[in-house]
Amino acid sequence: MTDQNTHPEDEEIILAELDDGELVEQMHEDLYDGLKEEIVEGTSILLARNWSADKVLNEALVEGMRIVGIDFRDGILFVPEVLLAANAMKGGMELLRPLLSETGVKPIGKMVIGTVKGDIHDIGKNLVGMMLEGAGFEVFDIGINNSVEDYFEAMEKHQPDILGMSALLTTTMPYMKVVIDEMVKQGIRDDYIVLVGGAPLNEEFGRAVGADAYCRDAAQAADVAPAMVRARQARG
Ligand code: B1M
Repeated sequence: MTDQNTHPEDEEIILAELDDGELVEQMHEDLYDGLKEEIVEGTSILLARNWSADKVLNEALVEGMRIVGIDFRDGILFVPEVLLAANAMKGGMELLRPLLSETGVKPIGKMVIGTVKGDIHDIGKNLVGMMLEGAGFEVFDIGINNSVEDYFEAMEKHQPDILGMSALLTTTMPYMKVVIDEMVKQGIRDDYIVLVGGAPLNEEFGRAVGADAYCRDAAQAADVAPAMVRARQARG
């Protein structure tokens, strides 16, 4: 029952009372606002209305994160808000993940990502991983302080399409070249798309170390990664 002193605009939105279109739009807003509980609730309502897991993923979550990514790129949203949005998305993903693997819906691709040896900065890397999950990737995050051996072990284990490396220190960024040189030496460089990122890097550095692309930020990584995987698939 509505409290007589409550203005209509203050009334709580009951997600279950919205039609499908309204609910999806509301979920885009809730994702933008980082409201995890609402995203989990919206996800379960759509599933209960017989939406397939991949339709919920693409239309409600991925589309919502795409909007977040654009505003992050344009400087309208900042890191804390994007982390909250990504965390809310994770709530929905937890419900969808088992269903997606059950129905055999394939991710766009797989990515192994980690911060390089000597470097413990991980906020940016985590954000990239979450945005890539939002873009439909299966992401294997191997954490911080990764040696050549750690990267190789992860590539061997997960067989990703993409290897992503992060570095935040001018002293650790050259290690990316050590990893890529070893990939060349072992004849596996062309088996993977290599993306690099981190505040002190730039495009020139990316080219110099032999990466396929340097990603300025998480939003750009979420654009570049699917485009590169699709281009590679198209080339066979
Ligand atoms: Co450190 N730190 N820090 N630090 N730290 C910096 C990087 C620094 C610039 C600060 C400064 O002096 N102004 C400086 C580096 C100087 C340099 O080398 N040029 C620095 C230093 C010196 C250090 C220590 C050496 C300090 C000391 O102990 N004397 C030390 C090093 C420890 C080590 O790693 N061995 C150190 C430690 C730390 C903390 C532990 C305290 C903490 C890290 C906490 C954590 O990550 N869990 C920390 C922090 C928080 C920072 C700053 C303040 C913020 C970094 C951050 O998270 N940014 C940073 C100053 C700054 O950058 N303003 C600084 C937010 C994040 C979202 O952005 O990481 O750039 P970013 O990620 C972006 C893009 O770069 C890109 O997308 C992300 C999202 O859009 N991206 C990728 C990143 N990785 C990618 C990978 C990809 C694609 C894109 O793969 C495909």
